[in-house]
Amino acid sequence: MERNTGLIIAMDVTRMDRAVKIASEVAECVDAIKVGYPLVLSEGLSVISRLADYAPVIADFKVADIPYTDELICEQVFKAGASGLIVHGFTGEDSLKACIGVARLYDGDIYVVSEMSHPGGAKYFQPIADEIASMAYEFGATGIVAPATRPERVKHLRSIIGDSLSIISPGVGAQGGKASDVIASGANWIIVGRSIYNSENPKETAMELVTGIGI
Ligand code: U5P
Repeated sequence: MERNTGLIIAMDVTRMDRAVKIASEVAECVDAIKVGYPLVLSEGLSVISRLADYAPVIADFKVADIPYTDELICEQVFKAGASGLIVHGFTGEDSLKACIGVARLYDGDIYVVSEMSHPGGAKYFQPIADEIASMAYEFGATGIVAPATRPERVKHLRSIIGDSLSIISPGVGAQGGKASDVIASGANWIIVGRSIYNSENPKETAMELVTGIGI
């Protein structure tokens, strides 16, 4: 993914027409559109190719299965036109390798969740976050997902993965994180959903966020 603005929109609306409208409004402010279960379960996998007309699409399916099933899932996602896919790492090395193997066939990106951004995300993730981040580095993932709600953790995880992997970071706005803090802590992109798509003027809000990122 090319880093022009540092902003990824999380498109967690449940209607295709609304998603397309917002995508067309914010396209020039975002480097990617993240879609997840809310939109895909509601409108089908074809949302990926539809939104890819506006910006590269990252599918946030937090893939977490046995290697064989992971491969089948990854194939569907990349075949549908996604440029990137978010997967879990706690399922182990073999599962992660399976996802990365399929992504390579499609020239796609794999981002591994290292620690989740919500309050409950710290308890079980923090004890294993370092190992997950190291594994992401070792097996050649594109990057990790780290919490904008805990910039100090982003800084710590950056020290583990070095500069070659990307950090994409959700939790700015509705979850309380601040764009400038998390970028200063080492994130390459912030992921923002509600603050943008629930805004009266999504484009203006996206532009303000881009200013806060300050690339
Ligand atoms: N997301 C998080 N935290 C994580 C991993 C993923 O918030 O640790 C996702 C959410 O599922 C949502 C987006 O799609 O990032 C954040 O949206 P919002 O809180 O800005 O509305």
